[in-house]
Amino acid sequence: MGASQQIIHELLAEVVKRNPNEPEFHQAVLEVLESLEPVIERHPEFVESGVLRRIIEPERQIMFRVPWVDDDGHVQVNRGFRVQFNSCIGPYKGGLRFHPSVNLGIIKFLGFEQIFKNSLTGLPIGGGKGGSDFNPKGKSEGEVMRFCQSFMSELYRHIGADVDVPAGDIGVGGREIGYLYGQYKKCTGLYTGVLTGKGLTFGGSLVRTEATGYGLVYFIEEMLKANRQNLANKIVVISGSGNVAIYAAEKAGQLGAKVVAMSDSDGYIYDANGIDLDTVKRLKEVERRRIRAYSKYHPTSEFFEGSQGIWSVKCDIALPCATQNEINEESALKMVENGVMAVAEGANMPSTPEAVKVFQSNNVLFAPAKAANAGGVATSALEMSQNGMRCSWTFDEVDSRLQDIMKNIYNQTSRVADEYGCEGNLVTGANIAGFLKVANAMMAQGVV
Ligand code: NDP
Ligand code: 2IT
Repeated sequence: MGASQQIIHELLAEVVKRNPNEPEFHQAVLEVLESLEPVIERHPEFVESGVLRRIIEPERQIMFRVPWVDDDGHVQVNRGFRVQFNSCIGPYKGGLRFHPSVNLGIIKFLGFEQIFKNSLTGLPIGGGKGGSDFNPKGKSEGEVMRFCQSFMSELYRHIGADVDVPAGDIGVGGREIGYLYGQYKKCTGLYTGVLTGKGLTFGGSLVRTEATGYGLVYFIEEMLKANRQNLANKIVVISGSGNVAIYAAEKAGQLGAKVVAMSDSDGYIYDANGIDLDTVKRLKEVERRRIRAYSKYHPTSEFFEGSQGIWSVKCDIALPCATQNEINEESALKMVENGVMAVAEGANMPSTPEAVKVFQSNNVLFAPAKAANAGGVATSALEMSQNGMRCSWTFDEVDSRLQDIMKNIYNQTSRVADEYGCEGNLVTGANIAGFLKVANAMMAQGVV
């Protein structure tokens, strides 16, 4: 084992020992540290100054009780989290996830990845993430509002426009951000851009709703272009049917691709003629129903039980946009067998490490989450700028900035991969490029 491998090995052992029962966090740290091997060889100062040991430890982890009263008058208690991971290049920034599977380890993996993703955007934002094990499914409007109010009654003390700026993630969209914002304002009396993804009438930015999905497709376009390909007439499969999935499908369609399958946690719909996005939007954004209802309105489509099956649908391009570890080795092998040419991650860490190896060793163009889904948080940072300047940019202005940002992220990621001898490996490129900026800032700011 070389010296840098030995260092990585020790750091990982420490992470596993100090953070027991947090497999997703271990997975996220392992991927980044493995990519950093050539960096450690070139820059021993990052080891000597303790940058590596510091970067894997959150600056602050907040856990709190979230009590609320349901429609039957029963008291419910959930757990709230905010992990403020790294504030070296800007205030903590990252979404809130409301899903029954949420625990500290999941929030830590998301917060850790957010550091490097936010760094790649080129904008001044640190890394953080939060959420709750609250399950919004089946809850009434009033229950969601009371939950959000209780959540913010504690969170407000820890956040602020120049401190920590939360946003949406799974289970948190415009509706929840509205309730959270109202309660923040009530608790503090401040009207500041403390959350992003706000409604357009109270400080939200145009394009934020579309940004993650659109950004993902802008990234793919760049990746395909560099390989003398484009999206026209490509068959696309997209997992999930939430915010990221819907707007990835919209932009892919606008650029000439055909989306033939989408899913939720119950199962997936397939339509060889192409999915009708208006129906998906109505079912998901307006009526909050299940994707299985789609086939009632489109007789040429079929619903299949179980969300894993979507990866057996033949396609040119696959966009996992649901959740972590949704593509395992077996699914990846099936996708390769079916001739997939590109995979781009809209969700955070949707491919297991084994699945990533399958794609890379079979020359599938692979766009890792940190780079490919950074358009959402980048546009959040644009919302913060507009709030700071008390102005709003037009749709085209924000969209064109988003396109530039995604282009820059692609160029930066692929250039750094080349510089470190891993041509075409965007996982390594994204991890190294994201890390270098944060590491240099940490060095400059001393041991704090
Ligand atoms: P939404 O809540 O809008 O949608 C999530 C979608 O994924 C739903 O269709 C949901 O189905 C499905 N899903 C969630 N959990 C599971 C699960 N355990 N198994 C199967 N399907 C599941 O969330 P977003 O679209 O905002 O987020 C999707 C992914 O993108 C997440 O990984 C998130 O971290 C990531 N992301 C989001 C950004 C944003 O700006 N919103 C930015 C960057 C990344 P069901 O309704 O049945 O649960
Ligand atoms: O994972 C992510 O980047 C997000 N959920 C968006 C975070 C944000 O602050 O907009």
